[in-house]
Amino acid sequence: MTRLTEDYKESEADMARLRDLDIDDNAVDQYDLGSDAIDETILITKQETSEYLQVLDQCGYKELMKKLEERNSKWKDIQIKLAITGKTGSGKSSLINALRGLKNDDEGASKTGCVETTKVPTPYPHPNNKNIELWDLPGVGTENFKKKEYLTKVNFKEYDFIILVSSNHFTSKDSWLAEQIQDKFKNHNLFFIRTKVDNDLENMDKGNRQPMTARDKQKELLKIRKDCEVNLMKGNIVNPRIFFVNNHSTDAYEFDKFANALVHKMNGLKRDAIVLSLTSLTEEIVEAKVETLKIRLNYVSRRAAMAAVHSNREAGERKECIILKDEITFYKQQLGIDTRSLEIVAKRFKLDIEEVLMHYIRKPMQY
Ligand SMILES: Nc1nc2c(ncn2[C@@H]2O[C@H](COP(=O)(O)OP(=O)(O)OP(=O)(O)O)[C@@H](O)[C@H]2O)c(=O)[nH]1
Ligand SMILES: [Mg+2]
Repeated sequence: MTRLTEDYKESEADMARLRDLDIDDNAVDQYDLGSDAIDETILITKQETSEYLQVLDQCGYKELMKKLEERNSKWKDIQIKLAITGKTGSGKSSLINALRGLKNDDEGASKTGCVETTKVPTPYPHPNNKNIELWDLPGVGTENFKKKEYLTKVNFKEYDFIILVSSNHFTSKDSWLAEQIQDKFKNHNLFFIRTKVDNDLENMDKGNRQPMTARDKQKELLKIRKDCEVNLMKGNIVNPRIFFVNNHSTDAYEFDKFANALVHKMNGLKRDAIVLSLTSLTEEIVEAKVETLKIRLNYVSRRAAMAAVHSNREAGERKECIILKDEITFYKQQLGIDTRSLEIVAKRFKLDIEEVLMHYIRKPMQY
């Protein structure tokens, strides 16, 4: 392993660097603390501050540290459920695998195939957050899930998102189900996923004498979208949110847009939970992650400051270093610039990890 890679690794070196910042505690004024970079809108409110001061007064330092820590880990306890339904073979299980960052033959992946495989509702936890569950549901009108009992067997009220999948025309059963969801479940977040567009374009191309141009492909995709809309209109679904995907390649078509839409539909802690659990690094998701991380910073810096005050500094104790290092590691993981993520990127683009570091990341994170 070369020096550059070693430098970048989360290691004892990070701790040492923080420890070596031998700041004279009485001379803080000489440092530019970057106050011009502070966004007023994300500061802790006065009310929250007085609540924290009360905790400190009444319960002491440890309790306040616990409260600040709890504030930043609350998102991990939030449950989010996604229901994925659609006709047999439409690609439900493959979509779940794609959203979990798995290939169909990976361990723990939802079973996929040409024969009917999803027979009972089955939850699949997201690998980054077990409280985000993707439910693989048998489609409406299958053997044990007949149309007339579907809505009692699948209580859509329990789900934060309902995703209706089709690999072809949305059928009358699909538009019926969409209409029922629209009418019976207020505040539903209903998305339509059209899978296997890769197959459609490839098949069309094979049937032609001339290879299809990018423009031809665009035209075909527009036709497919129109067809989806027309069929869903039969269930009075106006302006459906349809996304085209190839479950085998999440870089293609509208998989990214779909991931963005999941984030946009959520608020508060649910949004934090989705944003901090998603691995799909679209520009919008990176922005949403940064926004969420900036807010965390308020609470972490207070914890670090408290820990610094309660460290035996004469004996060289710097409890704040541990807090800050853990947080830095968390930011790196979130933004895909930790060693593991960089190795994945390097492998994917057939680059050496050194090249990724040199060309795409200007320098190792500075403190
Ligand atoms: N080319 C292509 N194939 C896909 C896509 N999505 C799924 N498939 C394939 O289609 C077949 C069926 O996919 P599944 O994910 O098992 O479909 P399902 O809806 O879970 O099927 P059931 O469990 O039987 O209801 C598998 O062979 C998948 O690999 C896609 O977007 N593009
Ligand atoms: Mg399945």
